[in-house]
Amino acid sequence: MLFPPLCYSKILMTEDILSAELITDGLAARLVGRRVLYYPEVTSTNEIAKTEAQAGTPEGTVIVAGRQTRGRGRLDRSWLTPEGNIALSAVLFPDETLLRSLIMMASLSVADTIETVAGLPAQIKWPNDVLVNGKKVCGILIETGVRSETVRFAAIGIGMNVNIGQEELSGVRTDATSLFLETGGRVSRLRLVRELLEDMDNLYASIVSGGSVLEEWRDRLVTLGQEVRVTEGDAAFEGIAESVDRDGSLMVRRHDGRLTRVVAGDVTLRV
Ligand code: BT5
Repeated sequence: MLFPPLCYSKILMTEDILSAELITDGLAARLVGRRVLYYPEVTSTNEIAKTEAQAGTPEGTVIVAGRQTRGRGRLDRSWLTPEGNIALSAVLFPDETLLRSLIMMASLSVADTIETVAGLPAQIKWPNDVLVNGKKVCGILIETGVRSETVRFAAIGIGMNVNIGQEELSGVRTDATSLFLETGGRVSRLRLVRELLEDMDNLYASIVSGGSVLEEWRDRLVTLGQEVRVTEGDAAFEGIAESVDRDGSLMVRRHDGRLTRVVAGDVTLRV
């Protein structure tokens, strides 16, 4: 039996259902999202993305899940993904020189998407958190690997709190929120995912062709000018987050006057 083509405006009026077909229908993305795999439940979309990348999936493949049972943050911390949230991972094959721009591209895309779809101002806490009203609404985990001598891949994992309430977030130690809590209403995950993929697609195309997202990203950082505590393993120090350098590292002026360069991925930051 033939079904009529999907109409996106009709989808918007219906329930908040996610599927690969609904996500890709008429999507403007050229690369990011040209292949979407949707699973109602997975351990971690980043794990699936890495397995897919090793198995030869095309660049731009995106794994989307309804919920994760073993979602991960940085340094193997756990990431909570109950039903109602968004968990997705995009597989890209970036040149080595672009690796540092990926976190900027991903966090900027998330912030833009939240503003466009939920109408909320969003800020970025260096290096990988997106905040609404000062609370964490999204975390990003980027992992890299190699498939062959010539192909390096990156799995860009994005977890966003969407239609969940305070109860679901009670197990989280961070000051966290969801789009539902901030807007007072449900937000379409389908619209969020589609907007996010289009945004990532545009920004990735821009950095691949030599553009920079540094300034736009820096303008959204809440961290600059703030007193921060940097922890790396057992060591910690405090200072003022003064600036970011060209590849996004944070320059922290310690209280003794020394300027220290802090590289994303190795540290946690308490603002
Ligand atoms: C992150 O790590 O913020 C990166 C999170 C990335 C999750 C995505 S979901 C799709 C993909 N698949 C995965 O398995 N992961 C990625 P980090 O900066 O280390 O923050 C982790 C900390 O955030 C935890 O220690 C908790 O305190 C807190 N946390 C956990 N779940 C949270 C949630 N849903 N909302 C806000 N904070 C949360």
